[in-house]
Amino acid sequence: MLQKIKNKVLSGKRLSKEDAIKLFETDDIFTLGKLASRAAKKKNGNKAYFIRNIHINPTNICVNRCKFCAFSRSKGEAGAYEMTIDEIVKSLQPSALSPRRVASGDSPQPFSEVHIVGGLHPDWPFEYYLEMISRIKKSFPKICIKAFTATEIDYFSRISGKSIVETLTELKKHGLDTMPGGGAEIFDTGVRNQLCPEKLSGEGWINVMEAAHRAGIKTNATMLYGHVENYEQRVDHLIRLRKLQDNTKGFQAFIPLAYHPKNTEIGGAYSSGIDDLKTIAVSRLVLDNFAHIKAYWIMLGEKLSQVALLFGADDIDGTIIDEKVTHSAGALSSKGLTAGELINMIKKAGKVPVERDSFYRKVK
Ligand code: V47
Repeated sequence: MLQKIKNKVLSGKRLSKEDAIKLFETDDIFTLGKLASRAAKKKNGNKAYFIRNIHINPTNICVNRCKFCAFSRSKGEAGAYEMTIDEIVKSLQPSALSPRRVASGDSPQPFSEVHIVGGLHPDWPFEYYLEMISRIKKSFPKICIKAFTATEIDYFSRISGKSIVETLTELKKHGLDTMPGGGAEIFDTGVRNQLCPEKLSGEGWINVMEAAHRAGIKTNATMLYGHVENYEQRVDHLIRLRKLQDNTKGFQAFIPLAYHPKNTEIGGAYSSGIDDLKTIAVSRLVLDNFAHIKAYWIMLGEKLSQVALLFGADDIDGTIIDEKVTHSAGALSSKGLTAGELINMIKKAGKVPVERDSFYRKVK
């Protein structure tokens, strides 16, 4: 059944929407995996990337209350928190590492990247974020700052009265290096209205990313799957990303995000391992203009991420340290891993571990 698609992939032809839907529908997971693995090898050989990074979520207070999000709180609600800039800077110091990490050799300066995303705070002005970025940059000039989803950028633009381009340019001037791919969810309007009616639209997300790329900011892209969407809506999402990438070449990696149902308003079930592997593989095959597909171990779990490296992924993200968004929604993985543990995971999958920086340059 997959022969026609297989021939297309082998002759380097681009897959259509119909091809991609067929790939999602197939039960022939091994043929799909082999094809995706071949495509991944063509781009990245036998390498699998990881990074020494840390996630910081400055606040969980959010004016949007997306129905799939278990992390956000309203102002004044139990569990709501805010970090001061001093606390943020302090959490990046090597002394903030847990004894287990220090014992494993992840010291003294362990991070090459800080990944910052948070709620849309009702009171913080844009200047707070600018100061946050510049204070981090001043204290840790070697750490790459990957911060703020397209949704946050749109919010900053609205609270500051600046255009999207001005907002991005200011952030870049203050030390923003790259942007993560969150907030994309599923672009389809019907799905978005069910999941997150208050959020920036799919078109809005694409427009912010296009502006970021044109301003010289590389970004990632994500897709949240396994909730209420169907295969056609996933494929539509992938094809819209592929189209933007054709125009800007500004995306570095694509990360499929497996929906976690605990403590969320929409509830439901965890995605299946088969669906996770299929989604990695189809993404690799459809996004022929993306250099990297990331198997985010926090969401897939340590074991399935290893298998995902044989199904088209070439990156497993990083050390993370203390993940909060997915763990609020029932993640079954650890909250962080050491570089040694990541290297071991990759080697045991038969791949060559490569420590990278935020731009996929090899770290010695
Ligand atoms: O934007 C929220 C998603 C994203 C849930 O760019 C959920 O390198 C699953 O974007 N179940 C944040 N997912 C994470 C993210 C990310 C992670 C790692 C690497 C990169 C990168 C980006 O998590 C949110 C949202 O799409 N999310 N709630 C949930 N219940």
